Amino acid sequence: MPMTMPMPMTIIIIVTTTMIINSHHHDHDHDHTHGDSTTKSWVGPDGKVYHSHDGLAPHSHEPIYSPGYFSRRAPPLLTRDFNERAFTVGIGGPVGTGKTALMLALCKFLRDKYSLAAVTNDIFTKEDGEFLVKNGALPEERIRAVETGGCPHAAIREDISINLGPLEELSNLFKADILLCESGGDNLAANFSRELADYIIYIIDVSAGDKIPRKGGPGITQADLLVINKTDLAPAVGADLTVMERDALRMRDGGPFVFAQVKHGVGVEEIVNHVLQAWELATGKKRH
Ligand SMILES: Nc1nc2c(ncn2[C@@H]2O[C@H](COP(=O)(O)OP(=O)(O)O)[C@@H](O)[C@H]2O)c(=O)[nH]1
Ligand SMILES: [Mg+2]
Repeated sequence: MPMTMPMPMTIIIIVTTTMIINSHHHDHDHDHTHGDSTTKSWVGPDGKVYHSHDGLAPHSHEPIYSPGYFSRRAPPLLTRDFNERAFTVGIGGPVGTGKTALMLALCKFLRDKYSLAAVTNDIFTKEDGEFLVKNGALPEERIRAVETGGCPHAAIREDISINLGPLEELSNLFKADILLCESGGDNLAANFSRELADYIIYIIDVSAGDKIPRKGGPGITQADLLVINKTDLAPAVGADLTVMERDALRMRDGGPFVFAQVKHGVGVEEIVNHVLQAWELATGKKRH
């Protein structure tokens, strides 16, 4: 007679990395603060932790564990209706690298042949929008400045409605071919959501040294185009452009990058060609 052995009970406890690294992501029904007593957070129906502050709409800050890979970046959305909102180019990058200068240069290059409109993001001012107006980038009514408050990255990634509103409005008002959207300056950690940007440019400059490309935030690795600006300053700061080129290619699995001096018009035509190539592919239109 075989003996009947009691089955040992096996209990498997699965602890996810998310639970370890981000103890903030747990189910709870109470509010708690983020240093600022007016900041409240809660878990949304999608399981993400949302919060709201500085008058911003609710948004989440999902943690990013890796800069990701160019070859595995989110592809352009196939479902986009460009009659609802024109092909949108997102320009991101750290503070002061030349995002607004590139907005101005692209406007000057494209405005005679294409209907353009522009939205700029600043944290607490409308300075970049005003700069574009002052420099005659486009007629004033085609430029909108959005104040994002303390989370400029949220406005291009998790809570893009603050940008979608003005972009859709401008797109319809001016039957735009191309919309330009400048992000607030970030710290290498931000990248545009595909819901917002059909083509993503990330711009860094040489002035912080030749180490920047290999630091590899998601903008550096996953933008459709990386621009390395202000090469005119390379000798002054001792930045080695061959090192920057090598690291940019390595971090982006060979994805495209352009050396530029946006302020002096160097490299701008090459950037425009990348943008128009993507525009043709996405919209099925031919460049004029
Ligand atoms: N030397 C040099 N300065 C530049 C170049 N492009 C932009 N700048 C300057 O860099 C500063 C910051 O540029 P801006 O476009 O405002 O940067 P943003 O903060 O990324 O929008 C401005 O004073 C620009 O004139 C460039 O190619 N070379
Ligand atoms: Mg700017």
